[in-house]
Amino acid sequence: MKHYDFEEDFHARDRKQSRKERKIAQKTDRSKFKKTDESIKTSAPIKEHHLKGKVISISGEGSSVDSDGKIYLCSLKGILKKEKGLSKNLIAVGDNVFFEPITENTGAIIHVDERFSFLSRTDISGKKEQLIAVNIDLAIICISIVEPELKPALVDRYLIATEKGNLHPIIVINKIDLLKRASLKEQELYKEFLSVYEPLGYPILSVSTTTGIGIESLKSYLKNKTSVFSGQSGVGKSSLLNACFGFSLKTGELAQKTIKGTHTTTVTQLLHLPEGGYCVDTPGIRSFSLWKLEPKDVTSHFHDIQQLAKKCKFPDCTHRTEPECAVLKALAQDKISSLRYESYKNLMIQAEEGSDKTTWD
Ligand SMILES: Nc1nc2c(ncn2[C@@H]2O[C@H](COP(=O)(O)OP(=O)(O)OP(=O)(O)O)[C@@H](O)[C@H]2O)c(=O)[nH]1
Ligand SMILES: [Mg+2]
Ligand SMILES: [Zn+2]
Repeated sequence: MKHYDFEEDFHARDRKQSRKERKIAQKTDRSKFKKTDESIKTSAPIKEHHLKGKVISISGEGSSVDSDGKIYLCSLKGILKKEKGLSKNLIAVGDNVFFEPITENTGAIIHVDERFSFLSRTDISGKKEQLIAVNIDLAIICISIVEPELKPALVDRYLIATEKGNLHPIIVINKIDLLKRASLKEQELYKEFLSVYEPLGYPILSVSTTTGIGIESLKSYLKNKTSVFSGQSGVGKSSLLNACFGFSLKTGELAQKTIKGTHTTTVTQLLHLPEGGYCVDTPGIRSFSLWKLEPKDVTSHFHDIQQLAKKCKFPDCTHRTEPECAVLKALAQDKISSLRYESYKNLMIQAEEGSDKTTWD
C-alpha cells in the first residue's frame, strides 16, 4: 500500500482551499447575533477622567485591564458591583470597559460595552453559562488526531457554540508531524475527518509547531483579528501561539500514562499581537457542554442531514429506527459518514433531554 504523504496532501489542499476559507473567515456578518443571557444592564455615567481599556485576564483579585499598554488591576464599582452576585459573566476576557483610575495601577470598572460576540459553555455547576471570551472574531478550535486523541463530537459542540456566539470558526489540527507514525486507524480517522468537514466549508488547517508546517497560513488568518484558541489540554494551544508570534507561554508535556494534557495553562489571557490584533490563550477544557442546547440548534448546524431528512417518509422522523428514513439509507450507502451521523444523534438526544451533558476527561 502506498504510504499516505501528509505533507504533500497538506500543500495540495492548502492551495485549493485557502482562498475559499479566507473568504468565509473574513465575513463580518453579525446579523444573526443573539446576546448572552447575562448582558450588561446598568452602568454609572462615564466621566472625563475615566479611562477606556480591554479586560485581558480575570483572577480572584480582580480584572486586569489594558489601557493604552498600561495594566490596571480593577474591581467593580457601584451598580456593577451589586450585580456581581447575580451574574458570573458580568466581566469576561475581551470586554471593552471604562474604569475610574484609583492608583497608578488599580481602578474600578464603571461601564462594560455591549459585546458583539462570545464563546461560551455551561459552567461546572451545570446551572450557569460561562463565557470563555467575548468580542472575538475567530474561534480557533484546536485539536490533534493523536496525543491527545481526536474527539469529533467536541468539534461539533465548538462549531455550534460559534454559531450561537457569532464567531467564525477555524479548525486547527495540530501535531500533524505525529501522523507519520500513527496507527492506520488514526490515519484513517484523519482522512475521514477532512472528508466530512471540508465539504461543509469550514476552514481547516493541518499544522505542526515541531516542523513549522501550516504556521504561516494560521498567522495570516490571525492578523488584525481577535482570536480565541480553545480545545482540550495538551493539543498545543500555547505552543501554537509561541510558534506564531514568538511568545514564551508555558507549555507542558502530556502525562505518559494517560497520553492526556496536564492543564498547563491555568488562566485565560488576552495577548496583543506584534503585527496587529489579539489572541486569547485559554486553559484546556475538561468538558464542553453547550449552554441551553435546543433541537433547532442541532438541526441548523447539521444542515446536510436536514437536507436528506426532507426525503424521509415521516415528517417527524428522528432518523434512528424509522422505516424509509433517507438519513439511515444514506448512512447505509456511505453517503454520510458514521462520524457525522453519530455526532448528530448524540447531540440531538442531549438537546431533547433539555441540556447538554458531556465529560471528556
Ligand atoms: N509532536 C508535537 N508536539 C507538539 C506540537 N505542538 C505542541 N506539542 C507538544 O504538546 C505538549 C502540549 O503543548 P501545550 O502547548 O502546553 O498544550 P496546550 O493546549 O496549551 O495545553 P494546556 O495549557 O494544558 O491546555 C507540549 O509537550 C508540546 O511540546 C506539535 O506540533 N507536534
Ligand atoms: Mg496552554
Ligand atoms: Zn429519517
